[in-house]
Amino acid sequence: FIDAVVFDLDGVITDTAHYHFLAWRDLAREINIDIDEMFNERLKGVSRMASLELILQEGNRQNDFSLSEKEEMAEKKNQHYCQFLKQLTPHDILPGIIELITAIKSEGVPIGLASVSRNASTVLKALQLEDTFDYVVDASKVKKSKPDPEIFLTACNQLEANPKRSIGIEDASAGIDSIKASEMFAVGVGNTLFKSDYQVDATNELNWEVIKAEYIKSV
Ligand code: B16
Ligand code: MG
Repeated sequence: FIDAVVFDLDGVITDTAHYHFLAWRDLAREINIDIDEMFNERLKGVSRMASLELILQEGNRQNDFSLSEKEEMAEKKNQHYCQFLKQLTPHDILPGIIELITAIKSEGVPIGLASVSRNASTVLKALQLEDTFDYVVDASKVKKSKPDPEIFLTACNQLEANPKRSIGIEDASAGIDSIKASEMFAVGVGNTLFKSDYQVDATNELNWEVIKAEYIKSV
């Protein structure tokens, strides 16, 4: 009765969200803008250039740089982020994720990945998950970033799944909006994702039987 489950990457499969934060924080400091973990919530699930724009707005410096200067800044942040990715191993898969994926697959339900990151394939390789998902949608395959539904709809389409009978799992507010706009059932990881259909505090609380039961209650 469930067609497919589509996972977000950063913050659901692994905690690269923290590395994104460290890299943006250092870049922002160089131009005298301070960002903290709370501000970082707004960058989750948001594309690289859009994240930079939000940071510049935060420091009231949105008109201070040319496009090529912004591209240089985004590139610098990415190089720093990629340094962190070199340390990534399968040990960095978040608790409960392998168990969840195993339970879903044992019922023959296909799984997809929806990440707006251009580094998604590098991250999957480092985690040794490159062959785990039946279909991966990354930044190269979509025009519009989350919260637009395009990324989750593309995943459902490729998995031949009806979005209304599919589940999306996200840690970002923009991601939950994207899932809801796709008419999928939204599972939120984190305690501020109020628009989720079902919410857990952390990945170790993700349980396939419970998720299915919550989905059934909603239909
Ligand atoms: P990159 P997700 C998103 O990945 C991150 O949540 C977001 O913080 C990041 O800015 C974005 O990817 C772009 O990443 O700079 O590597 O292309 O959560 O959709 O897996
Ligand atoms: Mg995420």
